[in-house]
Amino acid sequence: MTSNQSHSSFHHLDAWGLNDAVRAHFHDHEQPGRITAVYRGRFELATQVGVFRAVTAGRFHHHAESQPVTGDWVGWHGTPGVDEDLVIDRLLPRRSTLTRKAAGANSAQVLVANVDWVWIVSSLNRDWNPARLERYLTLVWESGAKPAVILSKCDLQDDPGVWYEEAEAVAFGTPIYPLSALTGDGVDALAATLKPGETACLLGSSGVGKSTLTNALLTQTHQETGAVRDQDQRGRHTTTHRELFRLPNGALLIDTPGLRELGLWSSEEALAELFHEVSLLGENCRFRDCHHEGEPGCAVNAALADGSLDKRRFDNYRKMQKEVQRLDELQTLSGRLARKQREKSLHKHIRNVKNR
Ligand SMILES: Nc1nc2c(ncn2[C@@H]2O[C@H](COP(=O)(O)OP(=O)(O)OP(=O)(O)O)[C@@H](O)[C@H]2O)c(=O)[nH]1
Ligand SMILES: [Mg+2]
Ligand SMILES: [Zn+2]
Repeated sequence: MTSNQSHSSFHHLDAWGLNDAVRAHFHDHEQPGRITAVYRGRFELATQVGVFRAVTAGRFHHHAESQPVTGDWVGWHGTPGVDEDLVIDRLLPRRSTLTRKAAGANSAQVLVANVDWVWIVSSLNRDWNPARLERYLTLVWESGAKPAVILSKCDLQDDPGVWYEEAEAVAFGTPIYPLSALTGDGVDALAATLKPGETACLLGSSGVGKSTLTNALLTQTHQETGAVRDQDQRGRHTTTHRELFRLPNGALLIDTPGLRELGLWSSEEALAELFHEVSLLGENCRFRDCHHEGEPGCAVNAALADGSLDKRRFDNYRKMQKEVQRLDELQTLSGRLARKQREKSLHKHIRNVKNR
């Protein structure tokens, strides 16, 4: 293939985020594509000549965990526009994976791949929950993507500043964008943070306004939205699949269904990073392995007693710590290897964020 040909054959995929780094992973004669949506066993595949339906080649079916997800780069064969389904041959290496560990289960579910940003959406109404925001943040720390926090439905509150401060207290330097998808306030400011070719993914509970924001960013209605329930202002799980959209400025956005239950692949390191004031205090405890449960000379208990450490923060730390330990125990030997890899990428990520 001459460089000219390869340039023109890749042309359409540039609009789906193809760049030199991704290109380098494809073999010479391989047809490149990106998964734009996943339905039961069927895929929507962006190719250099348009978006087509696709299925995976037979050998994928023996390995449920390696099925492509929205955002994945894949090699494929077939004749677009002639074959009913193109056939996906190969999954390319992922640069980031947003993964959920179902509580109690022993396997992880990859939600999306190859995203640069995960936008964690929390709405400013009765469903507001900083502890949940913390759990979502941990999930993103582990993904290899950069987190940002979106405070949605600001039009419902006279003074979003109070929420902003509560979010700031758990987000530790993660950018926070207050906005209203309904009035449009703050939407342009958020869109401006994405560079052309970058991919962002929306994450958050049902009803927080992910699809409404998607429509606002697309500047047209694509996604169905659903009213929240009166009694608790939770959503009704309107969105049912993960889909990649092209935004007017050339960036890409994945809308996702609200997660019902947030399981976590986690690590002590992520915990220490998220609750760094607790870890800092812990360094001053008399015993190196202090559990902060009333041991003599415990700096954490002392800070709780004099109020310099927020009791609620500490309770959340404890809850998360239990969850992390429980999940770690569930890991099999092979899982442990995978965990090492994740920890490596997590450390790299934390370094990057610190240097930003
Ligand atoms: N007041 C107000 N309501 C909003 C805003 N954004 C979304 N909503 C409303 O919140 C409800 C839920 O919005 P969706 O966009 O469907 O929420 P979602 O996060 O996509 O929900 P799932 O698809 O179920 O995960 C709808 O009734 C929206 O009109 C906003 O900025 N302000
Ligand atoms: Mg939705
Ligand atoms: Zn202690």
